[in-house]
Amino acid sequence: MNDKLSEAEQLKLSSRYLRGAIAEGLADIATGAISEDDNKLLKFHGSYQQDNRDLRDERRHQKLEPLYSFMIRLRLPGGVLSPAQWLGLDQIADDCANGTLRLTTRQTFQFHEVLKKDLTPLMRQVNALKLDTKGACGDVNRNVVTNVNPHLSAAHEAVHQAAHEISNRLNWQSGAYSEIWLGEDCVYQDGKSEEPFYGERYLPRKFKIAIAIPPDNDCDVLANDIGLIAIIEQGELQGFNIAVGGGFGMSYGEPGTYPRLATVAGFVEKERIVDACEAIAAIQRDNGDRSNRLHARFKYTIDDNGLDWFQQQFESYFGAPLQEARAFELTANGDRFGWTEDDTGDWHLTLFIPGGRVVDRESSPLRTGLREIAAIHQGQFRLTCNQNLVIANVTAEQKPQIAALVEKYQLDDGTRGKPLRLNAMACVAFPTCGLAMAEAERYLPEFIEKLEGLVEQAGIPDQLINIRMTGCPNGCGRPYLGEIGLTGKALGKYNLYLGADFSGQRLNRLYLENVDEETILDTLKPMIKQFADEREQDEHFGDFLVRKGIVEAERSPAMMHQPLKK
Ligand code: SRM
Ligand code: SF4
Repeated sequence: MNDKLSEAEQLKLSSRYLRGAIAEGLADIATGAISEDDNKLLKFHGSYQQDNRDLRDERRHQKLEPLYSFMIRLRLPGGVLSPAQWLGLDQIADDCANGTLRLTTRQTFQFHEVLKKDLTPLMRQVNALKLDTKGACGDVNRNVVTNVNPHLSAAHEAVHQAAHEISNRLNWQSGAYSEIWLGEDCVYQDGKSEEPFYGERYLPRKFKIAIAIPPDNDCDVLANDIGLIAIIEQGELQGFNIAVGGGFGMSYGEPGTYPRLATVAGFVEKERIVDACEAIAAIQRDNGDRSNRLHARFKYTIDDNGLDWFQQQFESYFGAPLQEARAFELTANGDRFGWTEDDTGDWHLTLFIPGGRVVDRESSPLRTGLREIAAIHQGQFRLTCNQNLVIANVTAEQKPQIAALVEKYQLDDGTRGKPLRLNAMACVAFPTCGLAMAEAERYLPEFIEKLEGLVEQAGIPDQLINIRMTGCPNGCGRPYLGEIGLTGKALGKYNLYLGADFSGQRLNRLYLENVDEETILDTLKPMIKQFADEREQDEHFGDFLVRKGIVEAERSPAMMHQPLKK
């Protein structure tokens, strides 16, 4: 490992605890943008500068600067909010953003197309709702995600509590946030530390924590730097198995980068789980690669040093060794749709949100419908890691009212008669994501419709298949856990990955590289037919492909780059 600090590290060091010149850049009305350095610092505050890629060429021809805007992401541990907060966010989407709310793959909201002038008002309105955006992006611990069904038991509630505590413990502390966005006085003093845990350099790279409650793995727990698997015995939360070193980002043509599932390293009792997460984040803080950002995620620290090294480090940072991991079973990583009743008699409705985008379309007034529900709902809203939504804690008395609104606005249309799309997920990609090489969110519905044709022809229209699509290899829609995974290569071209399991515990394999829709569908058609004819009872598509030897399950990270078919 090279000792020279990367530019990003030097920027953090000189930023005066994430202040940089963000405030001055916001005040400059000559441009819709802020400087490149401030854009990097802005991420820690939960925002990214972007530009509308649909309009880039046109603006260039008109000799205008790109149509700059900002994406803002909320920190929302466990994905829970009140109806009043929903209504507030819905209003902000109109006041300051593009009239949509985007539910993300990490259980929170994004606003898109926020102009520079609207950034501060938006931040203030979000904070007035007792929500914030701190650490939603940047080289710190990100939104802590967990299973979406806390109503299932007291143990589930305890896990949600743990998600909050971990998020709060690992949140950054500097006064920069309240000064820049909330107008508080500057507390910066040269030489005085404002970050007891992170210090001036924060983490080498983003850091993610998820908690799964077996048998559900709707958060894809093993895709995280720290994956916690709740161990519940006789209805009581005992503690957590800790898995380390998950992460999906990779770059084409860079064999040293690869997706990796976290490795289960041991068990920690519930009372000390927050300390354990802090200890692990500190191991990465002190040992992660700060010279090369492509090699800076925790997964590389683990692979470079080995699991034994990690366990020794853990003992020294935490003050006790990891205990032996306990047995667990994960069965599915999708959401359970429709109404469910809990032990207390409350009801919970999981709704499919196409592409995670809460917007009114001519065919379905989704946003209006949810707004009307929020206006009368007395429970909570809960976001899932599959970009869907739970209307949670509906009383038996209120259920008919909510159900009538669902019917009126056709909010469960997506769940009727079209099971294939329920387990499909796409990242944002065009037009806002600066890294997109191909479409994802906007193209997924069309692709799924064609795939629906294939499963119908094969006589298995009710089959659930996990489909994940992203506009580039970064993995925001967790494509490497798709039974069918597509990652964008160029406009209209994707790499096709096949053979993940249905529970988020086996990565898929690259099958075809840089192919168009026709080739993808021609490839999948005979596989789906063979699956329909030869599958075993309850067998999933990815498992079938592996059992039949169509895709090899065993692979080293480097093999990820070698297509099985040319
Ligand atoms: Fe992501 C960067 C969107 C979940 C791995 N991700 C981005 C950016 C900010 C693009 C950029 O850097 O300019 C995207 C903004 C698009 C836009 O216009 O809104 C973006 N990521 C998303 C979201 C919104 C996708 C979605 O459709 O829901 C998800 C927001 C999650 C959240 O609420 O915090 C999102 N990103 C993920 C996940 C999935 C997860 O965490 O479960 C991953 C893979 C897991 C992982 O981190 O390894 C992921 N995003 C990345 C990476 C690759 C990181 C790496 O290790 O190389 C980047 C690029 C980077 O960091 O350099 C990235
Ligand atoms: Fe953008 Fe790539 Fe993430 Fe999709 S996977 S949102 S294209 S960075």
